[in-house]
Amino acid sequence: MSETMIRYVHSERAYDQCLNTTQIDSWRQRGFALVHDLLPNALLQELKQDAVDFYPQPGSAASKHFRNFGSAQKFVFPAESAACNAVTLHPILLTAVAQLLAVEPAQLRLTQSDLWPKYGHDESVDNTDQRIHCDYPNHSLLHPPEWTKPEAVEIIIYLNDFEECEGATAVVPRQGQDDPAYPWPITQTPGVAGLDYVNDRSKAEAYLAEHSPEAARFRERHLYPREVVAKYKFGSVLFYRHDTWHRGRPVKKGALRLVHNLTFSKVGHDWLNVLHPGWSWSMYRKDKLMEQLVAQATVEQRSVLGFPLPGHAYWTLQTVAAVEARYHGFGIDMAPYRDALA
Ligand SMILES: O=C(O)CCC(=O)C(=O)O
Ligand SMILES: [Fe+2]
Repeated sequence: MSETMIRYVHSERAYDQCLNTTQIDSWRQRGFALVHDLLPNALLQELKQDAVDFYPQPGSAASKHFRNFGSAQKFVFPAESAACNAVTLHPILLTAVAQLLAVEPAQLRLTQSDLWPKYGHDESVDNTDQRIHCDYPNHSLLHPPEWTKPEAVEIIIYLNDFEECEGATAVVPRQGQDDPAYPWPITQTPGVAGLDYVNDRSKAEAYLAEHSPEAARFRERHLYPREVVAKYKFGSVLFYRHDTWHRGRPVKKGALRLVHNLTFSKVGHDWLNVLHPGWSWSMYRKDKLMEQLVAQATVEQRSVLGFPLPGHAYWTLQTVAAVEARYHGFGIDMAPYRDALA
């Protein structure tokens, strides 16, 4: 593991307050908050450099392979990029998310972390101009709970300036409980309740016009006219929700927009799935990166990956010793778990 990872992951500083009341209220009431200057600039520069080094240049033949979501596992947590892991578990980010959900950071669970490219290809692809949607269908087995009881926070961290790439995410701010754009349940969207999943806006709306004309009319009348764009700059963080109407919009031709996508859920919400292979899946990798990350992480960060907190019924003198045996070589300090038994 690089020194960098240890430097960023193992932070002793306490972050009581990262978001202000206006930002928290915006997320809770309107469904999103765009926050600038939250995370350390140098770390984000390092992350961007890792991404730029990996993704093909815009306009190159190789870039044509990146037409849709994801990094082909390259930046999925735990990533080879130390900066990517450090951002994922950054105490400031955890604190901000915990503030939004009104829980302790240790009550959060990481359920998504990947860094996606979005190219301004010459020809339009399915992901270029997205249909308005909510993200819950491919994160949850259920349906988001009532608006006042959110169970997850979704995050997009932008690694460019808007002027350079355009392609600002659009959101529909919710205006109170009678907002006609936010009827219950959320089924008037492709990929839900028997409707096919269609990503592209014009294809999706044509599909709905044929198969669910009422949904198509609702969307045309209440969603698209109400969208506002999140004018991001380098490092801006968009916090939104599983039940926020939003969509990706076209990136400027010839540009490459890089974003880190993350989701945190509240502990105990088993119906909210991890989008990637489980965090243990990489433990047989030769780089032993995940073992090092676990060993170097704080108690709180480990908890976000599913490690039981000190005092949890899992911990006995025997299990503390056994887990220590597994991670000892990577420098884990089991004192907090052992001390809690005393
Ligand atoms: O890329 C964006 O701006 C938003 C993407 C999005 O909402 C999605 O893919 O679900
Ligand atoms: Fe989305």
